[in-house]
Amino acid sequence: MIIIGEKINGTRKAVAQAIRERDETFIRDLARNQTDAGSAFLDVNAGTAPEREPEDMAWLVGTIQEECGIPLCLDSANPSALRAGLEIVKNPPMINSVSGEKPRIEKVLPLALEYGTNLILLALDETGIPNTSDGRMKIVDRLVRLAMDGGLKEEKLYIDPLVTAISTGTDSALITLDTIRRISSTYPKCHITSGLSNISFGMPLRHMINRTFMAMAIQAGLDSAIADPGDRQLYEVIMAAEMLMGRDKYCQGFSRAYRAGRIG
Ligand code: THG
Repeated sequence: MIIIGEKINGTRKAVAQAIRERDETFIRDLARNQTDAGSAFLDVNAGTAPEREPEDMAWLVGTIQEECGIPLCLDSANPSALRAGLEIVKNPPMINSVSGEKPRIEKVLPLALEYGTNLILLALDETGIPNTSDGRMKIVDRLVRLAMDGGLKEEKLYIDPLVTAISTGTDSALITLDTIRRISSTYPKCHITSGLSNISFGMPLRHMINRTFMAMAIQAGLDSAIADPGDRQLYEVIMAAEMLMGRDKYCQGFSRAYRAGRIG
């Protein structure tokens, strides 16, 4: 499981404050902890202030890179903020994300092609998130074709089927799971990623719902997640589900994690 650590996100109150106050220690701790907990990438979202976002993104990237060498996943809809991060990022990064919306295709996709980054493709367009896996696949098909025509290999594409709240739609999880299955069979070389926690919005016992959905999504073909690797019980479910899916030869990964005290 390719975990993209989610915690450096300016829409979270404590992170927004740390960005405002240029609190390097706070950001470096988040980077260190998520790296040690097993992230492959760290998501970096500078928040929503458009005029400050490029500067804030550059500060975040610089601060994180002083602490650890982990690859970064630059999370912004703002092409200027993405460029500010891309110009100083050291390891091959990921861009989060391009969608089927015209301005994103015109401004974000060229950045990914210019820098040859990994790229998250979102299954939404101007009309929103389609209510069916057919609708989502249509957008995904188009984005994969555009990215590959531009020279990105399938291995660099992370397709996000998108998750909507189960509290607002009885079939929310089923639509996402069906989309994951279809992406997995149509694009076996692409990665499939998702921020799964939206599923439980508005419900009690959110973490338990998130963990259950994680196991189901892994069974459907999810191989990456934007998540908190420090959530111990979530990490246990990921380790167990991957082992049960035949991705952990001789159960070595699971056993090693147990002996290291990462699970159990
Ligand atoms: N797909 C893609 N990118 C994404 C998402 C997605 N980026 C943002 C989001 N969804 C995933 N990131 C986060 C980051 C932090 C939290 C949740 C998702 C988080 N939530 C706290 C919680 O759940 O308890 C509450 C917020 C807080 O701490 O203030 O930490 O779907 N491509």
